[in-house]
Amino acid sequence: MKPTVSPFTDTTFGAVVTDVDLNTIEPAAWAVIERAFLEHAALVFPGQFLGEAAQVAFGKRFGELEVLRENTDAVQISNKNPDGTFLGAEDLRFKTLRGNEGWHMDSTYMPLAAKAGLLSAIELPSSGGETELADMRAAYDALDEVTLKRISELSAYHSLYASQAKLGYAIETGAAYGYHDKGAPLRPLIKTHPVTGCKVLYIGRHAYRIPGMSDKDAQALLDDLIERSCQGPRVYTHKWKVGDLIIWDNRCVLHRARPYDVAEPRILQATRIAGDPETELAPTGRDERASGFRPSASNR
Ligand SMILES: O=C(O)CCC(=O)C(=O)O
Ligand SMILES: [Fe+2]
Repeated sequence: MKPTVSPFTDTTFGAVVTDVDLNTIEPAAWAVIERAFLEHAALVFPGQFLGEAAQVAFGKRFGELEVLRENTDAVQISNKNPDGTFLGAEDLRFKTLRGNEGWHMDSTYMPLAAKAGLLSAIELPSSGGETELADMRAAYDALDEVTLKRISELSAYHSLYASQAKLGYAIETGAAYGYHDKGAPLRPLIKTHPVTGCKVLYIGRHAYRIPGMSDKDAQALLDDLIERSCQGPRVYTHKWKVGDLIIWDNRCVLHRARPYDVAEPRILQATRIAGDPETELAPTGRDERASGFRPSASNR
C-alpha cells in the first residue's frame, strides 16, 4: 500500500496522508512520507490511534528524540494531574500550556532547537483546543523589500524566561529558564532550511532581544513579524479528532494551541525530534553588550 499525499488546497503548505498504517511502514511508504514532510512542511495523519511505543518508533524515523522529560520518550501534553484532577492556575504546567497558546517554534530557547514536533490526540475538549501551524517559508516570500532589507542581517536572542515573563509568569526556575540574558541562544531572523535550502522567517514568542536595538523596538518588530506572517493562507488550523497524528517541520513552521475550556480535559501525546547540531545549534552565553558578537555565516 502506497500512502496517498493530498496537499491542502487553501494553504501554502501542509498535506493529509491517508492509505497508510503508521504501525507498519514499508520502506517505500517511508520514502513517500519523508519526501512529503520536506515538501509540505506539515503532515496530518487522520485516525492513526498510535500507542506510545508506536508514536515513539515513528518519531525516531525522523531523527533522535529530544528528551522532554527524564526517563521517558513519550510525554503527554495534558491539563490534568496524574491523579485525575485538573491543573490549577499556579501550576508550572498550567503556565506552560498557556504559553503554548502563543506562536512559537520548539526549543529555540535551548542551544539546540528542535527539528520536528509530533502530536496525537488522546482526549479532547468539546470545543476549541485546535492546534494551528503557520508556514514561515511563505512568510519569508511575502516580506516586502523594506522589511526584508531591515531584518536580513538581524538576529534575536531566544529565552523561555522572557517569553513566559511576557505573560506575567516570571518567577519560575529550572533548566530551560536558565538560558536567559547572557546565556540565551542567538538565532538569525532569516534562516536557510538545512535540507530544502528554502529561506525561512525564523521567529516566535521566545525571541525577545535584537543586538543593536532597544528591547522595546525589538519586541515591536518581532510582534509585528508574527502578526503579519500568521495570516491565511499561511495558517492551517487542525481541528482534532481523537487518534489523529500531526507532524510539523520545526525549522520552518510556527505552531500554537488554541484556547479551550480548561475545566474539560485536553490530552495530546507529544514526541519531539532533536535538531541536527550541524544546523540547529545556536551560539549562547554571550550578550551583545559584552562583545559586539555577530553570528557567523555558518549559523545562518
Ligand atoms: O497543545 C498544542 O496544541 C501545542 C503543543 C505544543 O506547543 C507542542 O507540542 O510543542
Ligand atoms: Fe510547542
